[in-house]
Order: sequence, then C-alpha cells, then structure tokens
Amino acid sequence: MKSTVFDRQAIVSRAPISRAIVSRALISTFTGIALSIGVVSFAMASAGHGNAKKPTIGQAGEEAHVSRTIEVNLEDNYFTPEKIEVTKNQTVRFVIKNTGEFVHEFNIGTAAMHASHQEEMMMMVDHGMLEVDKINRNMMMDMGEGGMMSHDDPNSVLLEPGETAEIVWQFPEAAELEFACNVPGHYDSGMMGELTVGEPDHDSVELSTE
Ligand SMILES: [Cu+2]
Repeated sequence: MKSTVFDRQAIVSRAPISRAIVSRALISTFTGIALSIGVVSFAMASAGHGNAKKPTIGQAGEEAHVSRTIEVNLEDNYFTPEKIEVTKNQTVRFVIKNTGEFVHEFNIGTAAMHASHQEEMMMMVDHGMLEVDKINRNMMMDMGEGGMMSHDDPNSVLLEPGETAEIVWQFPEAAELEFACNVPGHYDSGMMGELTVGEPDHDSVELSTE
C-alpha cells in the first residue's frame, strides 16, 4: 500500500520544539526525582514474575512482508499514540522518533519483560552509560557483566532526543502486549501503552491507529 508516504527528510531532521520552556523545567525536575525513586521501586517490580505463560511477542520481520507502517513519537514521558492495535501475522514497520528532551526507549514486550529490562536499564544508569539526555554507546560493549550491558535486542530501540529508528516486527499470535520505555522512572510515570495483537477477522483495526 502506498497510502502512507513519509517525508523522509522531515523524519530524519530534528523536530521543532513546541512545548513551553517552563513546563520543560518542571518535567526535568520531576524526572530527576523519579530517577532516584526508580532505584528503589524497580527491585520490587522484578520480584513477582515467573509462573504465567509467556505470550510470544514475535520476532524481527522481513522488509518485504511489511503491510503496515505505524509512526510512534517518544515524548517526555509518554507515547503518541497511547495504544496500538495490530493483527496476528501482520508485519509492521514502526517508525520511531524521539521528539522529547530526554533519552527514551521503545520496547515491545510483556509487562514482566519490561520489569526485568528496567533492572538492566538501571544498571546502565549506574555505570554511566545512560544519562538523562545522552546515551554513551561507546561504553556499552565492554562492561563484561554477563553480556547484559549492551542495548541491542531486536524488539527495542533506545534513542537520544531528535533521533529516529525503525523496527520491522512480525506478530505471530494474538496477545496482550505492552510497548514501553524502561528508562528508570519513565514506565512508572506512565510511559507505556497497550499493544493488542488481534485476530485477523477484525479488518477495522487496520484503520484505527493514527
Ligand atoms: Cu522514556
């Protein structure tokens, strides 16, 4: 389908900042607080996962099978759109833009996966790899702590302000998933949304994400 045509140049170039500076400062302060609270709360969040059957979140899809493109903006600290509905067996291209002032993540997973990834992200902060508005990518590979000190899982991207990335993802089964930002403090302040993988007969979901 050619109906969704993107202006590539517009996507790549940094989006204009439109929100008030005053509210920025407030958000900044709040995130600082949330970040320190995050240290305490993520350990609790990780304590309770284990026995539920894991839905299959899917896998990296092939470019040739993309039938749908969804644009996702990462803002401070929420997503636009707030929820996403896709169809079983669909291969979706997510075009992800960080239009906020902070580092944000787009991650496809279950609630339990996000809880556990939040611990890894907290360690990245502890090791100085992740700052509020900066990713020190050169530090990611050489930490030697069980190989979890890189951020290269195919189901997620971590972006600095102004950066853009794409994920092509195939959803093999109906499931209730979540897309989330696991930067410490962000998930808890609301930076997550429902990602519903529906059965294919619901043709109308094709048009519902805008
Ligand atoms: Cu975030």
